[in-house]
Parts: sequence; C-alpha cells; structure tokens
Amino acid sequence: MVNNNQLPKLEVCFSPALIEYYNPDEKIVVVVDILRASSAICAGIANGIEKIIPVETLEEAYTYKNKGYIVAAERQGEAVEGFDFGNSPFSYMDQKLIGKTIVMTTTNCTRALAKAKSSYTTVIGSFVNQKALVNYLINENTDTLLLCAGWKNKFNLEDTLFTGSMVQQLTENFSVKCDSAIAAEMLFNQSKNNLTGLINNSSHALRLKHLDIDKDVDYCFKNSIVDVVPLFNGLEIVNHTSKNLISAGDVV
Ligand code: 3SL
Repeated sequence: MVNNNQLPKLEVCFSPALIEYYNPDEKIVVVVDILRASSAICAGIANGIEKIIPVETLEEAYTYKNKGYIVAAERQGEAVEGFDFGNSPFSYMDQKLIGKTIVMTTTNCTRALAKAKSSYTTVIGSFVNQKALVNYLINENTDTLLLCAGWKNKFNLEDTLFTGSMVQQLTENFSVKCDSAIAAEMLFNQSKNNLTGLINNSSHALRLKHLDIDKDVDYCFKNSIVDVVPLFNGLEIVNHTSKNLISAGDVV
C-alpha cells in the first residue's frame, strides 16, 4: 500500500491470466470489459439495480435461475437460451430491474471478476463511468491495477484503449512505471481521434458484427454518461456508496 509521501502506483494488466504477477491483494483492481459487460454493469447500477451477483459458469447461473432469480447470461456474444437476457447494456436499463438483485455470467468479465476477488478492493470501469471512476481513484490514493478482461485470456484492443485513456487522465496523481501502462497510453494517444475506426476492426467488434448490435457498441464508447462506481465485494456488485450496507448474509 502507498505511503503518504509518494504517489500511488498505476499499472495495467492485459489479461486475467497475468493478474497473479501484479499482487492484486494489495491494490484496487479495476475490471474493464468495454464490449460489453463492464459497460452493462455500469448501465445497470446507474439504472438502480441493487445488486449484481457475477458467477463464472452456466451451471451456477442455472442454480440461481431455478431459485427464481433474474439471470443474464452471455456466451460468444449471444444471450444463452433459458435465461432472461444477455449482455446488452440496454437490457440492464429496463425499469423493471430497479431495486432488484440480478445474477450475471459472461464469457470473460465474470471470470476476470473472479480472478480479482482477492484484491484489496475491486471496482468496475468503462468509458460510460470514466469520470466517476477517475475521481474515485484520485480520492482513494491507493496503488491501482487496471485489469483488462480481454477475450479468453488474450489481449484485446478496446479494453487496452480504455486503460490507456485512464493512464492519461491519472498521470499527475499516480506513478506510472509499468510498461503495459505506458504502451496502453501510447496506443490511446495514437488512436484517440479515431477510436471507433480502430474498434470497428477489432477482433471482438468483428465477432459481434453478425449480431447486429451497433447500438450497443456505440453506447459502450460514450464517455462519462453515468455517475456510478460499481464495487464488487467478492460476492456481489453494488454502487460503491452503499458498500457498508451489504454483508455476506444478504446473499443466498
Ligand atoms: O466476455 C464478456 O464478458 C462479454 O462482455 C462479451 S460480449 O460483449 O457480450 O460479447
């Protein structure tokens, strides 16, 4: 943890498979999955969903479904049959979800969350909540790791570009001596005037193309349109301002 006389460290991890090399238990870990899960979580928490329980497997998701929970499930970009909805941020904005607990499972984000579980604190980041996140991290003044959910443990462009943009915005408040953070910032600076052009050619945008979800992709690149910092306490995701109100006993 940081001491008061020096700036906290800011690092970027390009894949959940690498997280163990960054000592997450001593840091705030920001889980980033721009397309689309971290954007959907921010949209949902901003909409007033009370809690989101992330689970890694479809089996766990079915268990919750059978208990009567509302469950969002995505694999390969598509909603999984038998569940309530998939991973579109717009599904998370449904008024019927206000005040509700929902369960979610996705290809990469919920796995990244599970990997980040042992961190000092885990929060969720995306372009849509970037300003709130930047303010939160400056205020916390603690060593921070930006974790890209990637695609099946591989590097991806959209998460990296977002972390580069975060590095740029936090550069005065953090010490950046991490090559992946420097590389992410360079990539962001190089492409910031044509982010969507670059993203349209990214592997995940191409993967999603046949699903006709341009509206989702546009939403995920909007900047700072929600004022929330979703916090994962190891069991469930809530708005960070209510972090002291929850306890493990509240969860089934
Ligand atoms: O992998 C994930 O967690 C998802 O965000 C992927 S998708 O955008 O729903 O395809």
